[in-house]
Amino acid sequence: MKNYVVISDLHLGEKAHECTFANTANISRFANRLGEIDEVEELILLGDFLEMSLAPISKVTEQMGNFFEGVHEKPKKIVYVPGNHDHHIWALHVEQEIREKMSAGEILNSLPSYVFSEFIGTDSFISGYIPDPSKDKLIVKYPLHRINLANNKRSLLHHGHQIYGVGVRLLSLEEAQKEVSEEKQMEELELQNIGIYELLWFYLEASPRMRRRIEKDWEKHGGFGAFSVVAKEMADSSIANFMLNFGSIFSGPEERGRTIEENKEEIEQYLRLYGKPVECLIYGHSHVPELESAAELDHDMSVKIIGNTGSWVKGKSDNNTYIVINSDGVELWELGKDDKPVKKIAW
Ligand SMILES: [Mn+2]
Repeated sequence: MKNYVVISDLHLGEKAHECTFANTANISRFANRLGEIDEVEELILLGDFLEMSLAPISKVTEQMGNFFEGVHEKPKKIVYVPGNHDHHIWALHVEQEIREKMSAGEILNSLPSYVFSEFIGTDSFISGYIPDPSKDKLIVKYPLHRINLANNKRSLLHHGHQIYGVGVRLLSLEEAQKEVSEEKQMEELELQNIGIYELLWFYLEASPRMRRRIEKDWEKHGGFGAFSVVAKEMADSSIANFMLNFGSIFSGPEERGRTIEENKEEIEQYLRLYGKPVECLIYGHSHVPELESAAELDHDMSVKIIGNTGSWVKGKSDNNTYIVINSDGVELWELGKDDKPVKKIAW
């Protein structure tokens, strides 16, 4: 039987919260587990695979190499859908097109599309971190991935930063639907928010000194409160005022820890924006491993099954969880408890 294994929120390189896969023994444990699964059609890395903001790039790249070295053999394909903490990987992919056109002296009519491209095998520069025989297995795409099973069950997979809007979105799902044709709404959602993804999760911490200060206060104050604290400490600089306002705008409820139940209305909005019917939605981002049938949620959902992949870093909920999709249904598993799934919902 074909199995699709989904993991998210590895945050490779992050120091503040202990990353499971910073330890190569844990990479081997996970690789062994993949080895036990019948046919791994795809291993799907559903965003926040890399920590591109609160981690030194040396750690990020070292741990990415170790991870791919450990897990590349079993899956037929490795599908990587970046999230908010590794959004810059996606920007680097898309902007290659701008670079090529500009070096040829062309007049650019528009920016390249920031959604729905795919970079396969060595077309993705990160295939450089995968051992040679498996480079062709890699597919990097954004903002979502679909699985269509032979039994006609369809799953939609997205990291979740565009679903859980608090402190992540500059503009809302509703705004993305205004004055835009249906097929352009996903692109609009991305373009309205790309500034915040790139600023918060890459450029704001580009200075190692700034990164260390934000990282320290992130631990103490959580989430975006850290930006306010850093700004207060640097009150003489003009950027401080900007950051102070910025921190207060974005110090709403923390993303991490939010449940499917708490976000069911935004989930439904996102599915409406996506527009095509699916039976299952899988995402991560909030680090809470869950698997729910829409019927249990007491909410009129257009999907049957909703799953959150959890995370591979220590935090409020310490979990090393993965979701398996196959023709029987959807399962939530935890590494180390390998006898049976934590929960299973049949199609
Ligand atoms: Mn995230």
